[in-house]
Amino acid sequence: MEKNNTNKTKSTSGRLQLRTKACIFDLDGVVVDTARYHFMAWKRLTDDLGIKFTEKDNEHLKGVSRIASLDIILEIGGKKLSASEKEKLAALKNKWYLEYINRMTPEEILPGTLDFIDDLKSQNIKVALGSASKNTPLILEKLKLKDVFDAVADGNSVHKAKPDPEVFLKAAEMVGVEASRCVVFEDAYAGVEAALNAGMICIGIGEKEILKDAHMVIKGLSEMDLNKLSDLEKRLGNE
Ligand code: B16
Ligand code: MG
Repeated sequence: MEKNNTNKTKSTSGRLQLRTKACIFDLDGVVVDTARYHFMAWKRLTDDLGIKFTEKDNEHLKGVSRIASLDIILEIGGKKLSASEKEKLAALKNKWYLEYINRMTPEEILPGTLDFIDDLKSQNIKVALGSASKNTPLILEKLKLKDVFDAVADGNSVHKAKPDPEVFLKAAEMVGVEASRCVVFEDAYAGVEAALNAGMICIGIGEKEILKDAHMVIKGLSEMDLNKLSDLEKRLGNE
């Protein structure tokens, strides 16, 4: 994934005839790369617990809720804990994670994000956020993105984790757009499945091998523009 925030201007202009009426963005891994902060915080915890935890293991936690992530880690370490012990460990991990994200700045918005959102707004396409993270409000504040999205659905407003479609359906409802007119941008396998379960088009951000069920896969939003969206709509219309 690209790290530099060049947010270069796209050449797209004028009015396109797009079917899409809303774009819903996952947060972690699409708008910002918080996976490394999650990894640093989980690593502190696993070192304390004597569990060997690698960056490759961390890939399996993308898009997965906090407690479900801890369950995966405990399984890797072959440990069984009570629900209250797990709550304590998850809270400790989150305390460390908050130390990292409190230092985030708008420089960390991933390349192409703001330009693509501007392009969407120029076509009156709604822009929403759909994230599993309960820390979404703080991250949006740190990135100065609070006023950019028309709606935010996150881990605080939904109860069922991806691949359940709840978070994306909620975002669509908030912007008043039917699911079939929504396009989701996702970096996690579980998130792609959630978008498809919602009956939405899904554009994967990352590796084709992992996000194979997505309708299209790109490396990052700097590769995205309205013409590509239009081409995808035409391709799917013809399938
Ligand atoms: P929190 P997303 C997800 O966000 C992350 O990908 C995942 O690694 C994390 O465990 C989950 O949020 C919960 O985050 O602990 O901050 O509530 O990708 O759905 O935006
Ligand atoms: Mg994600």
